[in-house]
Amino acid sequence: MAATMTKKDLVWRSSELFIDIINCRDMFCQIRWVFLFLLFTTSRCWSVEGYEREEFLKREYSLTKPYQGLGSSSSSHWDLMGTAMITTEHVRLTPDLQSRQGAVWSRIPCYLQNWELRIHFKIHGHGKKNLNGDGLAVWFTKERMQIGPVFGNMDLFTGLGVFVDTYPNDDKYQERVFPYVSAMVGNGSVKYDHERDGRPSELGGCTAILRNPSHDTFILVRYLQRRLTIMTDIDGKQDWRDCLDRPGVRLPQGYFFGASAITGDLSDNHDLISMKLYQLTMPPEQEEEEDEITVPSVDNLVLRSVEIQDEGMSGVSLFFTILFSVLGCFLLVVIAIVLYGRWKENRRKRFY
Ligand SMILES: [Ca+2]
Repeated sequence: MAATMTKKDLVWRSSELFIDIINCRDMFCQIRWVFLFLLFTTSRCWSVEGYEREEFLKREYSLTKPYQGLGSSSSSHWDLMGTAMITTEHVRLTPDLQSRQGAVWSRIPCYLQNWELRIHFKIHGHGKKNLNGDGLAVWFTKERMQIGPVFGNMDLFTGLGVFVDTYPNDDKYQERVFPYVSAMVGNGSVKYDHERDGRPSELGGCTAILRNPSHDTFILVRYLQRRLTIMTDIDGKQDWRDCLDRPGVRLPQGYFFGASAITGDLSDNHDLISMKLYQLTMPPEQEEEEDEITVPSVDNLVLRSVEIQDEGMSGVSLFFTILFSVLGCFLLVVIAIVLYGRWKENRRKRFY
């Protein structure tokens, strides 16, 4: 993944290449420079994409090797909780053992308006496909350090949750292939429905075959001008694939980044290698004036717990069920009357 250049870099590099082309003596050299120049300018169009990502990550919101002083020192920017433990290679949120919960939480509230979070992680274990669980989640929430049932974090959270769900709890929906990446925005009153893998409250998502990889796996969460974008890079091709894109997502500032994982009867190692946060900036003319957001919300979506009723009988099937029940009862009564009549007849014959 190439880092995006700043505008200043691009101008400088363009002028440098132009001088090189002029100074070239032979034709072959000039053709080579023209080719490079074209490649460079087209990649510029691709990389700027209407916004800029600052080249340097925001250290205070990022979690990177060698994780020095993580959790323990007062200068650390992150806290550990539950089963989370640090090695030289990763922060292991849970080991491949039953009933574990672990998390890391940023200590510093984030007041950036537009940002991009890149999560480098690894989910692996001994269990066969669909005999592993339960997954990990990445958070941007008002609350922090609350152990709970939603991938190791509290339910009824306020903010954004991005889930990497590795176990299909709701086996009625077999068209959905797991692991499944999805996102949800909560306002403190929306329950995550674990039994339905969060379907009632999800904003969208995608299948992501990312367990037991031989290569690095990444998820990108971008929040830009109230647009939430999630991409995955899980094939080892260093290429971002679209997963979710939702405009009109309103997240307040001052929330905390975190990551958590949980195992139940089934388990996996949930390893976090890094979380890198970049600030995104828009050109001043495109910068939108934003009213202060105090409660998370999503345009055209009511954030509340939704009870999905089991698919009961429709009106037509209910009508026929009652009809056939009544007919069945009627038939039984008729048979009983006929049999009783015959029994009475036989009895009468025996007396005479
Ligand atoms: Ca699940």
